[in-house]
Amino acid sequence: MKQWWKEAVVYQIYPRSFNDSNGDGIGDIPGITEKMSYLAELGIDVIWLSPVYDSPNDDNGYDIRDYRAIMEEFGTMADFDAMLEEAHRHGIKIMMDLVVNHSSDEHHWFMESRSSKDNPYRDYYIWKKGKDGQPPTNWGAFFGGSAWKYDEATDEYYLHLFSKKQPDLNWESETLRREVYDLMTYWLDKGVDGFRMDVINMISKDQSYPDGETRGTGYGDGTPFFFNGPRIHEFMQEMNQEVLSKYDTITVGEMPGVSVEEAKLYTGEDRNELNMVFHFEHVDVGNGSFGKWNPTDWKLTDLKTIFSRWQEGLDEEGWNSLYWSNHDQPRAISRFGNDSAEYRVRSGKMLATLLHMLKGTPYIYQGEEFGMTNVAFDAIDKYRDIETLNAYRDYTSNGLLTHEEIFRGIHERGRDNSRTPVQWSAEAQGGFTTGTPWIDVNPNYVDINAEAARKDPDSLFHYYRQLIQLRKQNPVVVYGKYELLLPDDEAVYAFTRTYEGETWLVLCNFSDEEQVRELPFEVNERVIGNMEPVSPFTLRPYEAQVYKV
Ligand code: TEU
Ligand code: CA
Repeated sequence: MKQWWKEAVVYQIYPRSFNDSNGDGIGDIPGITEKMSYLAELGIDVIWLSPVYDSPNDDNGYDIRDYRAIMEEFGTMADFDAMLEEAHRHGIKIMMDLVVNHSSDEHHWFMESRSSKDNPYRDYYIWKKGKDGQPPTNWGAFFGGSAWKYDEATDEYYLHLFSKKQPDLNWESETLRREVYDLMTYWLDKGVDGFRMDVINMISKDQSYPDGETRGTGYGDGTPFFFNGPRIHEFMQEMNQEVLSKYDTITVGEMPGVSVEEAKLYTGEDRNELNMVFHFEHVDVGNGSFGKWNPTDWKLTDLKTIFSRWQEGLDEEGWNSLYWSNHDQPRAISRFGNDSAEYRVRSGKMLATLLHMLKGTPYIYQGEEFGMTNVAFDAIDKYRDIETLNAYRDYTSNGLLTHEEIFRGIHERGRDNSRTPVQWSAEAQGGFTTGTPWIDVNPNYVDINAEAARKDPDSLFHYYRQLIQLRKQNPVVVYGKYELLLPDDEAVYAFTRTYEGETWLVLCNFSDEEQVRELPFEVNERVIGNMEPVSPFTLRPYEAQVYKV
């Protein structure tokens, strides 16, 4: 069925790094308002706004202290209302980031909950007695250490799958669930247009809390007991029933560990749960024995297998989200393309062509549209991300990885790669701030910045604009059936999209060598490409072409 959110392109803003309007070195909401016409020029339809709520910033806003207040560093509620109005004036919708698997430990709910066992807020969180002086289970937290923290006051442990300052909320409590539905309603009544839901498939835990398989770090893997847990669909359907069904919203659930089969249950039209989900299969290609911290090579056929499984799996039922990067992932061109001076823009256009010609709603991460790249800070004190700082501390102290090994992982996959300030111009600090930025600007801002890209008709920025226009003018891009070609080819990704008798052929060379292929198609017209074609099936390094056939 046709839906506006299937035809939309979403742009993710990580406010802390987007644009600083008052010179304190921290991006803010007025800074977003200032750039609304830039986003309108790009042509995007929706902004996914990473959390702007009051937070102590242990995890840069993913630890919420007050769901109904704006983080002081980002501005005021009046600033938020002005930004929302400016977005809507440009025909751009706002998707808030809903972080309700956990709150901050400074939230008043948690302050109450930890104060005594019979406090009315006690069961808003997950408290358990230890076992013989040990935590209730052997689970490791995603940010290192045990997933349980002992709390003296009541001689019990509380669960925190992420940092110690991010206690997990107890979704078994109906009162807590009602609190969440109320806060969602508060923002929807203010006029926001939907939610990206942070690790939403972790909210239902197996209530028997069993130990997990011990991994290299010595902690157990708890994910089988909270990924897509026993009551998850009940909770999603209740949330839809109680809140979402009353508004015209766009929703996407961030779901580490979700399968295609599970995604059909979350996004099927008649399921009344969510519009789409973010899976992690493609961004995890090349993970090593310690995940992203000791990454290995990946093959193009790995990507083809994953994308094809999701394209085919959700073709008739449900809907795909499409992304290369976000605030947790490295920069797309560095991760999947080639960020050398010679091939940065060309491979960026190739990656954009692939993603935007797939079936699903595409997401563009701030700075991706003009080709920002990874950064390689030379010292750990240049890094800011709690996940990176904890991993560096843990792996160098437990001896599982050397300084050089963990630094390679940080350079290749660390989250701060995508959190360096957006590079607006060649001015000082990339035009991001007139002050000292909270994290260093990537030194390549002099050459790689939005202003230069907007002035260059052949830039990645204008290429993204053209791809977005194509999506708006051609239903085949949104609704066409995907069919993979050359499945075993390790250099060329080729596929077709077919809709109401029209077929488009997409060819992407992921390699730095010329590739010549034979394909059983008559080329009628070249739709878009990152270079003037020589002949339809000769592809120079990182060449991308789309043909009507
Ligand atoms: O991320 C969930 C998550 O799984 C991330 O930890 C991601 O898998 C990992 O960083 C990639 O290596 C969400 C938010 O997007 C992230 O920013 C938060 O840190 C996390 O949840 C806790 O809220
Ligand atoms: Ca600021």
